[in-house]
Amino acid sequence: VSAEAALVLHSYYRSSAAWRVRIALNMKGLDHRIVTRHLRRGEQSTPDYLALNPQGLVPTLEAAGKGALTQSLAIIDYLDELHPEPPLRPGPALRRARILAFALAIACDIHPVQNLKVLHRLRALGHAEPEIAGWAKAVIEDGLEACEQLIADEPGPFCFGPAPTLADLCLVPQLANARRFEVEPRWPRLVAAERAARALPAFAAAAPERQPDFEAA
Ligand SMILES: N[C@@H](CCC(=O)N[C@@H](CS)C(=O)NCC(=O)O)C(=O)O
Repeated sequence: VSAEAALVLHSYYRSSAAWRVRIALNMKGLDHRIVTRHLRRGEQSTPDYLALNPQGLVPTLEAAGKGALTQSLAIIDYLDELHPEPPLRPGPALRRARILAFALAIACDIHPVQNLKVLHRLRALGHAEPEIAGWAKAVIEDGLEACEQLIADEPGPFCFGPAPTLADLCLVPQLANARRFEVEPRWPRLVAAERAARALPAFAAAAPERQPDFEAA
């Protein structure tokens, strides 16, 4: 991770959306610098950061001379177009769409409700912790059950075949999130894909415990 890098990623060690982008940067072998934003200290809501990312979420990618880009899947898509090897959504149109559907099932339908902003809002509305946790768990369980079915006919070892794709970039952080919410992943295909992915250096280097801002729980 270079001090002179043309790519700057605003990240938080535990953010699953930032984690996806960290994996993509590593897979593509792109030199980059990480700026950490401590979410529980509100560093995503400072005026300087909101000027980069009006949503006040990580990740944001700054590319020298090109401004800031938000939303992890848009960032990954951009990196994949500029640096096509290894392809993160390989294959013909239907296969590419299936990989994207799996990724979106996680990024749009499972992950958002474990967001700090959402959990804070539920607390502010007076919901008790067990109620909030139970809801998060139910969303994760239903969502991952569906993900398991989406790849039931895929041979593996990764979600979509012999190499990791965007689907694996979304799956690995989401399974970590599941465990944080006390859902022990019981889906054999998902767990096998996670094991295969985590054995790769690009995934290992992107893990929360390898980040400069890592905090033991
Ligand atoms: N859809 C967005 C989600 C980004 C997101 O939810 N980021 C979380 C961390 S994983 C965040 O910054 N939360 C801060 C907050 O809720 O205040 C993406 O994929 O980039």
